[in-house]
Amino acid sequence: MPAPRTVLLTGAAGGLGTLMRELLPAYGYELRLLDLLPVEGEPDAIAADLADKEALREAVRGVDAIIHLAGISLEAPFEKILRANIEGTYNLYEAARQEGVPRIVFASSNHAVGFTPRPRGDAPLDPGALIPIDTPRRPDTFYGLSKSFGEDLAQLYWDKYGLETVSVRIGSCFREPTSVRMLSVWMSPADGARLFHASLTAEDVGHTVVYGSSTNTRLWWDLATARALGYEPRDDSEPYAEKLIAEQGELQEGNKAHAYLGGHFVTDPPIWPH
Ligand code: NAI
Ligand code: 15L
Repeated sequence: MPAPRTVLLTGAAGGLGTLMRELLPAYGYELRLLDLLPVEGEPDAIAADLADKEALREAVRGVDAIIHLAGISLEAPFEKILRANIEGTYNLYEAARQEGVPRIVFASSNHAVGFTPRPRGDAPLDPGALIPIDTPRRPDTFYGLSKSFGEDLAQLYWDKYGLETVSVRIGSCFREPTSVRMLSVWMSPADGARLFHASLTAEDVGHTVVYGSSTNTRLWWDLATARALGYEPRDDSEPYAEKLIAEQGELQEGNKAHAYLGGHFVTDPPIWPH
């Protein structure tokens, strides 16, 4: 596949979309933007709902790849998740298939495997103790379930139609980590851009699933499939550790919200819209 140049960024008005609008143009991409909401400072952004199949076909026409971030990013009633994340992602894949878009980078989430027990032990963990990418899916919410669906949809569209996807099980991509759990799953925005760039340009990805994080000292999962795409993370959350642990304490044994990869999504997930 030739290196993509024009990339459709769905969810461009959101937090991650905003970070990627800042960072990805430096890699040479021309971004076409789409969101349900207006995108600040971007009058040419496409205002469309993932439910609008015609708008999606028009939006994907002629792009070299898609980064699919749009959707509900927290827990919500099943019917809302169904419409935005399950049907919406299907609508986008159908539009891409019909218009011959060769690759999608899908924003999956750690919450597709959120009920996986977090690994125990002193950081850094032995490589063998890291959660492997082929760990069974264990969604922690309807939200996580929709990401699990998205990964299966991506596999189907690769096997059946040859449409490639990199599904990125993003940890927490914010400017800074804000919790002790995030010390393990944080992806710095700069590493996020590096990982999306690798996902867009690696050869022959078929459907590849990767964890999305920085190379944190307290890492819980195996970044091998991400590194195999050419991703070389440079950041580590450790400089934030002392302050966050002083404020919040270490993760506690016996606290259910600290026991699983998905953290508090397992016990009291944040509800959309927040
Ligand atoms: P966000 O909630 O800030 O942004 C999502 C965007 O999608 C919003 O601008 C919203 O208007 C748009 N959207 C929602 N429903 C839509 C629809 N039906 N049609 C068109 N646009 C719609 O979320 P954030 O944090 O930017 O995350 C982006 C993506 O990455 C989401 O899919 C999220 O699940 C995923 N993700 C993000 C993580 C993070 O740390 N930020 C972690 C794991 C996954
Ligand atoms: C996600 O999937 C959410 O979209 C994001 O807002 C964070 O809550 C992140 O997971 C996380 O686990 O910290």
